Amino acid sequence: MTRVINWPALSVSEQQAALARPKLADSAALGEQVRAIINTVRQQGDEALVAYSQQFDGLTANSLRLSVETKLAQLNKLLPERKAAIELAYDNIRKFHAAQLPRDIEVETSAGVMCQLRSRAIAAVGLYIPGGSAPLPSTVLMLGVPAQLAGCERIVLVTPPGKPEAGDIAPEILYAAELCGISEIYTIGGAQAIAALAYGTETIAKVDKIFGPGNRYVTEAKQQVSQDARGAQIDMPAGPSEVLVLADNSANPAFVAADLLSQAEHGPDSQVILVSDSTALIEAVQAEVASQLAQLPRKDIAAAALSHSRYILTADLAQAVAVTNAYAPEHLIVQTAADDELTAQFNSAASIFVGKWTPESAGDYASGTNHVLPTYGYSKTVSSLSLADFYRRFTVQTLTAQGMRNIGPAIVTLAEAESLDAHANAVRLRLAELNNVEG
Ligand code: HSO
Ligand code: ZN
Repeated sequence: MTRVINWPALSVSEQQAALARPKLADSAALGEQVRAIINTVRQQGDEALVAYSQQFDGLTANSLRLSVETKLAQLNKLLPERKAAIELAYDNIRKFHAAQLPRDIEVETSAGVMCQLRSRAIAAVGLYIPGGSAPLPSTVLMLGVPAQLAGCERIVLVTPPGKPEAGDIAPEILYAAELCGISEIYTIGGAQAIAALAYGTETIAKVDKIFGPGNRYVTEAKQQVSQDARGAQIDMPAGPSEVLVLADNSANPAFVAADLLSQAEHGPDSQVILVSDSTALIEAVQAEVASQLAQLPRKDIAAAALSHSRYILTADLAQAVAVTNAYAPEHLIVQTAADDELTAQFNSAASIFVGKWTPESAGDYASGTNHVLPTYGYSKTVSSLSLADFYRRFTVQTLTAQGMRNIGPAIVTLAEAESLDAHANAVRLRLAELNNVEG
């Protein structure tokens, strides 16, 4: 079912085609649909939110905010081993992100010229947690922990209403939110939720920045509101989730197959790639994938993803690294006899998992790293989500009289070179004053 590609036999353009991402669905129609939803929410506020939730999510009640009673009732259903697992994940994610706390800096660039770089938490953030086929409490932790550590004043969580009751939000999601200190939760989803976060309604005050994954309506809505100065910033552009496994003959084919399948089960559009210099390994992985797939509850989804996945045979490991760097995967798993040497050569993956004991699942849930990552090749330049994304950075500067004397003449010269005389005057006046004072 999966194509095996003999890399050295391909022309350069065939190689590019083999690594190309799928074209994202026709976005003109989608864009219009989402624009209409956003405009309606902006005009009609809560009333539109309720109407859309009834239309798209089958919401029957018309309250948007999750009540404390409903939350407590749901939390009562949480199984003890799940509670403990969420706590372990929370602790590790917290440790890793707490180590990222930004430090303010102050530098005296010339005598009497003080320049500072400061970071302050973004005041209000909105966290979007998808509902759909698998609700993701792990994503609550990935977004909620850094928001909590940064000290954002308002942390708002939105998630589609559960079924059959609007309050049927998974207890795991609510417990993760509880640990992160999130009390403002709305049971709304889709483009309408993004519109509410970006522009506000009677019930929901607007936020400054929106984080989190979602379906194509959510992704499109995030793009649209981020292009409007009165809307909201967003975390990063998004595409379907991806894994590339680089493995050699020393790898355990069952582990490799399981790692490929863990990505494939996310969605039919998931991107799954195996790169290897070993035909024997590829064949063994193919057999393992077939037998493990048959056992999976989500085998239809995984099989759909595998139907467009690729196994790439390279001449050697150096070529495997080149293929990996060219593809720039969201997740890169490396299982070879030369892991450390290869890891030093990767230059474009968003999150790297090294060695046979390091499945992607570790980072998806509990090792401590963030699982909100750039996909679709964006990882060449866009970073994985970190504590810094919950801060804004700004500068503060102070010149003393001595500082003005030291750099003023150079500023006048530069302003004159740019023919910006008012700029030059702002300095000349002060230098003249200083000369007067000195007599
Ligand atoms: N692999 C997903 C994150 C996730 N996996 C959540 C399981 N739950 C995108 O990095
Ligand atoms: Zn995952």
